[in-house]
Amino acid sequence: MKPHALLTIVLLGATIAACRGPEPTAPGQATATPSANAATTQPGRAVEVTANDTMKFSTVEIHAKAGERLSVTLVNTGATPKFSMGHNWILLTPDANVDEFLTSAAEAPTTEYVPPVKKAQILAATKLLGPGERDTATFTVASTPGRYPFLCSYPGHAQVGMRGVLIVE
Ligand SMILES: [Cu+2]
Repeated sequence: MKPHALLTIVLLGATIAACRGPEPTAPGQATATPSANAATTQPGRAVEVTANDTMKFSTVEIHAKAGERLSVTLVNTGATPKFSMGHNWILLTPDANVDEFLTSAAEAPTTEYVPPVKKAQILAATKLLGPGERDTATFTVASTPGRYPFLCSYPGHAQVGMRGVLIVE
């Protein structure tokens, strides 16, 4: 092949490439479509509660408006391992029998002390947390004003004071 013939082939190739132009972009791919269930995953007003090895919540009274959306974050600032000092934050219905709930909770170690038989009484809950862990429970406050008990269901903790009340106004 003569040198000029090779040049012609190269130029021809370049011309074809140039004529193709940029790849077309599919419509709708540049913008993300908002999730259909965005309304139900919306965060609420942030409330932070800390707990440590003294088995106390930093906040024992939370005030909220009826129907308000809340994001309660529990932070375990303690140092004791989870198997002997785990903490959670569980909100119950106003008519729940707290003592009965705690008895059932103590019998439910395989579900991290969240008793399946009392599920209907649980309005919101964080996970059971070890030291340095945090978890947020996001929920819509009931539309009925009243006093809603919350507690830590780890055996013995609520009994020594790890409990409080959400006051819905
Ligand atoms: Cu606890």
